[in-house]
Amino acid sequence: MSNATFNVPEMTCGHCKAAVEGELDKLSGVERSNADFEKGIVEVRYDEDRVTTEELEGAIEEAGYSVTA
Ligand SMILES: [Cu+2]
Repeated sequence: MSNATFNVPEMTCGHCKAAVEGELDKLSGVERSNADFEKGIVEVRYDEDRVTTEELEGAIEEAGYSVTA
């Protein structure tokens, strides 16, 4: 298992949190996701053999939010 943290500053409320976590949790290989809208970060615990960080970023963007560096 690996951990990744993404900067997602556009999240502003619990709906944003639920949208981002919902998209991430659809990916097989994601064990756990936690979106913290107050800090603007998303932490993901995932199986690196089953899902890539690019796919994780894609899921966040699918939810409607930009990942910044
Ligand atoms: Cu929101």
